[in-house]
Amino acid sequence: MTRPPLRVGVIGVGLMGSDHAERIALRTAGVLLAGVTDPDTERARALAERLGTTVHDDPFALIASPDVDAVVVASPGFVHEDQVLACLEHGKGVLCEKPLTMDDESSLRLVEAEEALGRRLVTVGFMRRFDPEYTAVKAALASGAHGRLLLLHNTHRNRSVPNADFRSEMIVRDSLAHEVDASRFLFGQEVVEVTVLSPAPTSHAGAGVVDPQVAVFRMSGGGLVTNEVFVNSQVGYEVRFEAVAERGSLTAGLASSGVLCTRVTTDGGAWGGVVPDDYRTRFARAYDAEVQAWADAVRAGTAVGPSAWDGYAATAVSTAGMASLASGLPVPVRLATQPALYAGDD
Ligand code: ISE
Repeated sequence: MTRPPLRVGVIGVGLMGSDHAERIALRTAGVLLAGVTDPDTERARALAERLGTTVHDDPFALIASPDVDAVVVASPGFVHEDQVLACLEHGKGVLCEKPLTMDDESSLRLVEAEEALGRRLVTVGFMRRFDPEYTAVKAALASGAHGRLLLLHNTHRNRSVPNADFRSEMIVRDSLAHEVDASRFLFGQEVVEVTVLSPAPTSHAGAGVVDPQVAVFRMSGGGLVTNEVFVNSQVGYEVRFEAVAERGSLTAGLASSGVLCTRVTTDGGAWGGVVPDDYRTRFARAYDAEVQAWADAVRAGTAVGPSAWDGYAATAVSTAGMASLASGLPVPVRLATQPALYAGDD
């Protein structure tokens, strides 16, 4: 017997939420876009009309709706806790964009709520785990051919971010969070200490904003990660890494979307190819794979991808990272004991 389609509601239809809504309506098998909601009702109405779905008055009405089986939370991070909690209360699978919440205490509350339920319903939108290059490097490392992973060098650049209301901490919490998760994924270890260094900032950053930033992670197995995050690079979206193992190094992100970005300048782009505009282009394959895998898992009554625990571990590093950004000193990351529900997750 064929299963009925999964009816998915999307909360928040800004850049990421509208991208997901379109993906669900047009490019994901076995799902239906069952509704959208956004504080900007005009934006929600226009999208709903274009994609042929309904608008819900508020996120909690959408979550509670009998016509919605599962939810994508793409609202700002500061409202995630209540929305994810409501999904858990209604027993609905939820794909929550990062960050899971704004700090480690609130993320841990979600871990505890899910643990009390006794089954995984939360997937956190760290899409890089679904990117073919990241998974290829992970598999190559797991094969043992290269020995232990020793070092990881991450580069993460955005063309620009809106200057109004932008704060340096947002680089740690909203951007570096991806490197936190990618490092945990590739090493298979926790980040135990974080240091955020503040070089002289670019003149393109807003007043008082430290951009770029350099962060160093110590991993629980003794490995080190260096991270450059530069959100006003003026060029485009560059995300790449080099993983240095005992026998050989593995690089990802140079040939994303089939282009080579060997030399990158503002005067006419890049030698050898084009720099992607933003994450929706660079990680389009990853987002498609993430949403498909999530929908398939929810339909099958299972869970896939980064868990609430992964979301919590990332916010714990971000919380420590924001303290380090303020002090310039290394800050230890202390995690709660991992509940059995998450044991054996990748
Ligand atoms: C944004 O929220 C994302 O998640 C992007 O992947 C990241 O590159 C960007 O810096 C963040 O602001």
